[in-house]
Amino acid sequence: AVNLTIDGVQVQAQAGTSVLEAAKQAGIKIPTLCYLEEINEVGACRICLVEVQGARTLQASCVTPVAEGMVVRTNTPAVRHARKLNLELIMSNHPQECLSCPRSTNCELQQLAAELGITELRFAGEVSPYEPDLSSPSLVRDPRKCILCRRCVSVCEKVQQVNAIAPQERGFNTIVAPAFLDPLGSAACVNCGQCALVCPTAAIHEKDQTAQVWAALADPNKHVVVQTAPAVRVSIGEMFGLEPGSVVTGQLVAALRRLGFDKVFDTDFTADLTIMEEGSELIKRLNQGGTLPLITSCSPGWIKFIEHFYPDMLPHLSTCKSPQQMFGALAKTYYAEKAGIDPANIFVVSIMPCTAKKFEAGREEMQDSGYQDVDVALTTRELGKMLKEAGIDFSVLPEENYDDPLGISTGAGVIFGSTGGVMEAALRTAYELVTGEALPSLDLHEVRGLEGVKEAAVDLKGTTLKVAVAHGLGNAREILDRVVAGEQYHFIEIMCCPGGCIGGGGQPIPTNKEIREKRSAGIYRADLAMPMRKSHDNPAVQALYKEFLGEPLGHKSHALLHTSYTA
Ligand code: HC1
Repeated sequence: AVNLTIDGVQVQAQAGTSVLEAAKQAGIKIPTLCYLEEINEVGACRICLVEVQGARTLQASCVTPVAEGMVVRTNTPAVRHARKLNLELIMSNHPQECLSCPRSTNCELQQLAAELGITELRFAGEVSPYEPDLSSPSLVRDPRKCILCRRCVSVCEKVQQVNAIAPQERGFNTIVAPAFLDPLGSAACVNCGQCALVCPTAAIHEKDQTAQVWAALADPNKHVVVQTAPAVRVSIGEMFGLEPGSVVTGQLVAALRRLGFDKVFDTDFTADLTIMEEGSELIKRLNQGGTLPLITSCSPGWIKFIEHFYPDMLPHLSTCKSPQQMFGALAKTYYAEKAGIDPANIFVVSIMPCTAKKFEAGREEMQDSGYQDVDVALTTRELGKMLKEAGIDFSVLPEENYDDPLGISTGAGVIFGSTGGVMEAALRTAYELVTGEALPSLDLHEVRGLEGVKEAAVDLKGTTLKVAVAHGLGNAREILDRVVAGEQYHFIEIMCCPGGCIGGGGQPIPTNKEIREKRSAGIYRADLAMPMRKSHDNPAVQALYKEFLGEPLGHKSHALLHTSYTA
């Protein structure tokens, strides 16, 4: 360990620790802007400056390692003056649009200006020459609001290993954009929105589709139904001051009803259905021969990633559509028929923790009902904004139940929201289908948790099923490379975002490791609280097969619930 002094306090830190981290461990907060722990430690913004005794200039604490005997001061007149000046310079070319900015009240630049006591704009300078890029179905880039912190670039390069954006041009014209300044909509961007999640300002944010939903809700000719993704119930509360991971399923249902949705349904229902279809697909491939390992297909960012970067491996993908899309296809067929409503008048809204779901809903394959199956996919953040606009106070809402029949689900559907959950849900069912016996324990701890790649061997009484789970596309690459190198697996779950959907690009900001852990814990608590925890026990799914689909992988399932992919 290394001994140093920070603001007169004796501090011990591991060699290699930054001064910023050492100060944090000692309870001393140094302001930051570009810094993102373990992802973007580049010293670009010069906000975290400190005085180091003996050094000729102020040092950026995020990139200065601790040293034996170091004497650091974080709060001197020179430090405060320099930080403030650097912030004023960053603000000098930032559009003064705070009142109408989508990140207003949740902007790190705004927050920092308040914390550092900026009360006037001394240097109103020229603003960036670039126009907003609206070409992506999921994300809007507004380079005028970019402070060139590089967080988005680092997360895209290091965590997702997609490299869709990078700094281009030089000097004042520097812009974070795809190569050749191509529009994002035509770049190899997978729409995951991890960039939007880490952007300190509104330089990258989701494409706001709330106006379309307000319009549908106000249209007396539309029957507007909503589905909620598993991961939204453990995060939406954060937008109303609740602890991350608070399970607010019942309040979420009540809130959506008050917004005016005609029916409040649950994506967990079609998550259970996905298990029936995908589990059957796995067993079929195991028994009759078929491409193995089978890889899950519910995460649309992951689908776009494999289409761009590993097209040779597309036959490994399950042909199952995602639960969001299965829901849309059934809402405009099965449900329309049952409720006696013309599907032309049904408007399907999804509330998703995800920006890529907007892209998925618009894919041309996703019209098997005869209409666009899902009309609009909103992020958790967009729903939070709608609820605030409607004056719905989450903290005083009663708990209400989902509507029948597309609102009935099991704990297996809930755990889809966290990494490892699809695998665990599938194994709860596959084990029983193959062995004819119930799993000894429904909790498969080997596939839980935030470790990047997880593996397990499950004994199906005679056959050992080798499975793996990856979340975050960097980890997806690692596992695909293992498969290419000849490693044998039967079944792999891949989710695009770190942590799975609980860490999706549409979730409340901030989303960091600690918050992901809390949301994930919420998911497993919600599972435990469900009266049924295995997808095949879902009575509404059983009724759906009996009344409408026939059997898993049957003719109707094939037409409505399965798809193919584009290299
Ligand atoms: Fe997901 Fe899924 S779990 S992809 O993460 O399979 O977004 O939550 O809705 O479709 O069910 C997201 C979450 C979600 C789908 C399901």
